[in-house]
Amino acid sequence: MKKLYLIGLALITAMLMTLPSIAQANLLSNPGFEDSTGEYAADADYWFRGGSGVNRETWAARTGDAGVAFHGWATDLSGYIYQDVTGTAGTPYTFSIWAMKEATYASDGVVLKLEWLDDLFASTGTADEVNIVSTLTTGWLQYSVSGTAPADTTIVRAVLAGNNFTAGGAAKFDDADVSAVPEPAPLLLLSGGLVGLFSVVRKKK
Ligand SMILES: [Ca+2]
Repeated sequence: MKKLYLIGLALITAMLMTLPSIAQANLLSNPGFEDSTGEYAADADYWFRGGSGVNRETWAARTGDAGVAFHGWATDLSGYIYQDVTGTAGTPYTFSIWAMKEATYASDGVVLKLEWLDDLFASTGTADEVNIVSTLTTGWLQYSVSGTAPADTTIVRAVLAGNNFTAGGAAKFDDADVSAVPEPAPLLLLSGGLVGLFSVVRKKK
């Protein structure tokens, strides 16, 4: 009996030791938009910025000293930021970011998108995207989009795009994350084993 408990303990220890590898690392560099070492303070290191009205701003921070904002001070603007990370075909990925809006912010779209690219930056399949504009509130909430990298994908592009934001308030973004979604199978297998072990223990009592 004591031996069974020891085996159980060893199994639980083994399970706990696998947890750090299951909690996947954030693949993004400068995910909180803190670093800006280039010519323009509106640019966050590692993030490509295009269009108009999208800037790194100190007043858009959720954590740290900076975030990213969409603001259409005078007219309808559209813009985007993105960052590329190394990807593996067949692997599921999730892109998440914290977002909020000022009460006066309005736009056609705030889109989180995962684009799938090969070595030559050619698309390998349909992007996975979600328009979160209708669910933005005046408080910080975390939003995400997920998808599986199609065949031949070597680059995962995480895009945050704003469409036609008008004169008025801003939408703010911070604390982005791109992670490979873990395979749950080994953990499930292990917990299945534990359930089996404990039912053996119970039967022997
Ligand atoms: Ca930040």
